[in-house]
This record gives sequence, C-alpha cells and structure tokens, in this order.
Amino acid sequence: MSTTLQEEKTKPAAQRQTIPPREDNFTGATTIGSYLATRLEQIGLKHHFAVAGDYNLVLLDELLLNKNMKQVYCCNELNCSFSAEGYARANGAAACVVTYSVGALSAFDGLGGAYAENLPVILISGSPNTNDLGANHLLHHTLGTLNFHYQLEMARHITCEAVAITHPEEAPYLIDKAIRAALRYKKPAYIEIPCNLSAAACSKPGPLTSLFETPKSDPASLTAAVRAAADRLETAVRPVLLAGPKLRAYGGITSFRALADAIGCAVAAMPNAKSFFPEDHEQFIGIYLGSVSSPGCGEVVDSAHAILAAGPLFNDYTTVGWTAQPSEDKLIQVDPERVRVGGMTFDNIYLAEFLDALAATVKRNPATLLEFRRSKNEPIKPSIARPDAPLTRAEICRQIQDVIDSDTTLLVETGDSWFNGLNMKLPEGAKFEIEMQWGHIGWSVPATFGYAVGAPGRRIVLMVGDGSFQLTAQEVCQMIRLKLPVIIFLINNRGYTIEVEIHDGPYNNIKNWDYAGIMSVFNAADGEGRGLRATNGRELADAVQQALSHSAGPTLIECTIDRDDCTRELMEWGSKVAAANARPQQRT
Ligand code: TPU
Ligand code: MG
Repeated sequence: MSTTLQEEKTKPAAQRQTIPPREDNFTGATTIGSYLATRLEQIGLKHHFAVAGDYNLVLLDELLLNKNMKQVYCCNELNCSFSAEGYARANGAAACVVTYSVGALSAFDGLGGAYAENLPVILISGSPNTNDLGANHLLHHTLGTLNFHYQLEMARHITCEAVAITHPEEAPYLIDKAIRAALRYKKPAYIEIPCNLSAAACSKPGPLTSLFETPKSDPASLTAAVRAAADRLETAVRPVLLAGPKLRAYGGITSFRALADAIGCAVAAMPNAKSFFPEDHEQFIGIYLGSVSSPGCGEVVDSAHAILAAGPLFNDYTTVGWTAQPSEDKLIQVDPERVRVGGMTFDNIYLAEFLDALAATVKRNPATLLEFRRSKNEPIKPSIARPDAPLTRAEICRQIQDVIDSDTTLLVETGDSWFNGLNMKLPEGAKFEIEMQWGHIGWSVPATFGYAVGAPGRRIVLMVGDGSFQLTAQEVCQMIRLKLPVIIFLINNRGYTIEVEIHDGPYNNIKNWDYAGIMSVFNAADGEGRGLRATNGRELADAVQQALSHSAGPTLIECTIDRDDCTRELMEWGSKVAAANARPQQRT
C-alpha cells in the first residue's frame, strides 16, 4: 500500500491533548495501550481500524507508537467493524477501535456479522474515566443515566468473550483472555478500556505462545467417530463430500482436500464455502444449493446415500427455504468441535483432526463422480452481446469472468450479486467472499476495503447492487485515500431486486443516484478514484480495460440494467424463501 497513513498532517505531539504521565517505575513495565498493541502485532495484525472519539484518543496515541502496525481510519463505526471483518477474512484476525456507545453500538452490527461468519474480530472501545464510575456523574455519549455497564452487557451476547478493564494490574490478564478466546473459537471478542487507563502502566506481554492453545481431540471419541463415519461411508453405494463455510475458520481446508483425494468421490461446496475446494479439481462438481445448484450438482448430492458435510451451516437461505436440508440418516456432519453420524453425536473432536484421521482409513469410492461425469452436459459458453446492445446481467457476468485470474478475490454482496458470483468459474488460487449467514446489505463495501488492506497484491473485485451500495458507500473514499486499486462493479437495476423476488411492494424502489459521479465527490482535490458508466457491452469492455490499468485508486463501474433482469436462481430461491417465511404458525 503506497500510502501516507501516519504521514498525513497532525499537530505535533506537544500540541495535542496531554497524555497522562507514564508510570514506568518498575522493571518490565509498559502501558495498557502498548501492551494491547504488542498483542495485536503478535497475532499477525499489520493494521487496525479506527474511528476517533474522546474516550479512545489516548489509546489511539498508544497504538500509534507501535511502528509495526498501521492505524487505518473509517468514516463510521459500522464501516469500521465491517472493514475489520473483511480484513479478518484476508488475514485470519482483525481489530477495530471505537469510542464509547455512539461508536460501539454501531460497531456491534459488524461484530454480530463476525460472530455469524466465524471471524475473530477484536472490538476495542474506549470508556468513561474510572473516577466517574460510582461518582453520581452523568457523562456524554451515554444514556444519560448512571449505568455504565450496558455496553459490556450487550457485547456479551455477540462475542465469545467480553472484558472491561477497571484496574491496570488486571489489564494484561483481561486482554489476553479476550484475544485468546477470539483465536480459539474464531469469534469476535470485546475489550473496554477506560480513557484514563490507556497510558497507565502494566506488565509487559510475554511471548506469543501464551496466547495460543491448540485444542486436541479426545482420543477415544475421535476413534469412535472415525469408525462410525467410515462405516457409514463404506456402506453407502454413492457417498459425496460437501465443503461447508466453517472449513476455513477452523483450519480444515487442507484436511478436507486430503479426505477428498482419499475417497475419490464427487465434491460439492456450499455457497458460502465457494473457493474452499479448488474449482478446477477433477472431483469438483459445483455449488450445492438445492434446486438452484450448479448444473448436475444438485441431482448428485440429492441422490447420494451418504453426505459428509464438513463445517456446514444449514439455514433457511442455504437450504433454499428448508427444501435442501440433507436428511439425518444420510448426513455425517463435521462441526468445529463435534461430529454427528446418523443422529449420534461424538463430542470433543476437532474438525481438522477428524478429517485427517478419516482420510487415513476411508475406502475409495468414486461412484458419485462417475455419475456426475455421465450426466454432465458441457456448459454452454455465454454468447458475446452486440457491443451496442443495452447492457444485460449476462453480458456483465461474461466480462467479469474474464477479469478473474488466480490472484483475484471476488467479493459478492447480498442481492443478485450472490447468484451472479456463485456462477463464476474460479481458477485455482482465486478466492471468493460472501456474507451469507449475517446477510447485511452494505457489508461488502467496507469489507472489501478491509480485505484490500489485508491482501496487498491481490486483484480485488466487488459485485454490489445499487440498494446495498447506498448503505455504506462512503467507505469507497478510504479506498481512494489508501490508493487501493479495487474494481467495483455496481449493478444499477433501480431497486431491491432480491426483495422483489421474495415479496414485492413500493418499499423495493429506491432513489436513484449518480453512482459513477459520486467518485468525483470522494476524490475532492487529491483523490484518484475513477467513476465510469456502462450502458452497453462496448462501454463495459472499455471501462474494464481502464480499471485494469488504473493502479492509483479504485474504479467504480456503474452498470445499468433492466429492473427485472436477474438470474433464474434468484427467482427460484426467492420464491422458496418466501414460502418458508409465509408458513402459518403450527398449533401444537
Ligand atoms: O441485486 P439486487 O438489486 O437485489 O441488490 P441491491 O440493489 O443491493 O438490493 C438489495 C436488497 C436487499 C434488502 C433491502 N436485500 N436484502 N435486504 C434486506 C436487508 C435490509 N437491511 C439490511 C441491513 N440487510 C438486509 N439484508
Ligand atoms: Mg438493485
């Protein structure tokens, strides 16, 4: 990243608010802020995301002292948490720093997303001065009551560990407790630091090893589960493997591939696990999404006698309104810490260990792969549209497909961009990011920003709808600020088409914007973002060429299509999700 992050103008330190004196009067002392900085650096963060506020300013100063980590600023705290979420996708973990309540409550939305998507995002919030707690003082940025615990209480529901530091001597223990839990469970954690303690003295951090626990499976439980699963697979005439979205978070991608190589059967991926198994692997049969699966894939999975699902997440969306939930008698479900075979549960087993152990014993059975090959029709190459014909969804996808190389990460926003993205062919090395469990429209703009910060050198491509873009559009300016050459395909279909397919009404129409024009607003005097418009194939091809050769900032290509021009998959999926939503209450 060729940026000027910390070089942008600030007042010299002496003119800034006075930093409380450090009490470095004992050996091995540091400050709470620099303890935290060292820990974040040790877990592999080269950046943390932040929005300033008076409860966290001293903490931000302390973090800035660590020269191995850059502070990256966001326009608001919702975006800050989603930027961290995206960074964690690229980098394994992330941190964001916000101010009390007005900041943290916005960041909680992204933290909920990180929980749902199994990403260890550490949210750090500044908080009131310890002298005000219990002093009958009303404070700004609070509810105007004497309750200063509500934020911590709220955080407990959306994190795996939430701590509030109230004494410097407890800080190392509490910081470690939160970070350790986040890494162990792959879930967000929350740390609250009072504004008068960020620069207070505490002991120095120990080595990184004290933060990591490598959990080990219970040997007896592991042996029993492997035996049960191997038996189930061996008695099945047609077994199939299904990659699930939790595979990456719980370190199972390599082990899953080893299992696939050992058994030799067909391998499908759930939509939110796309790219977790190489799409050009000879056993890959496509994305399993019930009746809207990739061609030929749904039939093979639905008719299999045993389905080993590794790290799956079966919800109403991924089961297409509960129409594609594998039945219990066929299913071997490998969760992060347990395995279920035919309704029986084996606990204290870790996903990667289980997959490795099963790979070592399982018998080869390529039946489903042969079945897939027999039934496979060669995919029809999409035809090239007339260059001056009005732009269509199909033509946009055809052109984006050509942009995806092995160094590309394609991020897709909620909306028809999901289905357009799922249909893309990924060469080995290409990655795919989707937020299908939390499903927050607007996630993708800040998440793409965070991902791009965490993955320098990759080609970052975003597909986002007009409705989603309106939620978090301003974070594009941070891509401009950091000169990130992200390519944004903004599909302007004048509304919430995904909602139209689920349930239509006037609420699915939105105010149109000049999306390409917004880039000049964000550029102001110094930015080098580009905004381009495409209304036909020729304009799009030209815009793509310009985007590929523009490295000094992002390019947003506004692609205008008809309101009803959407995928067949969206229409069918939408009608099934609508049917699931509309089920009348069952009387018991
Ligand atoms: O492709 P298309 O037109 O469906 O995408 P666009 O234009 O981005 O529209 C997305 C429409 C949409 C809504 C309004 N998808 N889901 N929702 C519901 C929703 C509302 N608020 C949040 C934060 N997340 C949501 N998913
Ligand atoms: Mg739209």
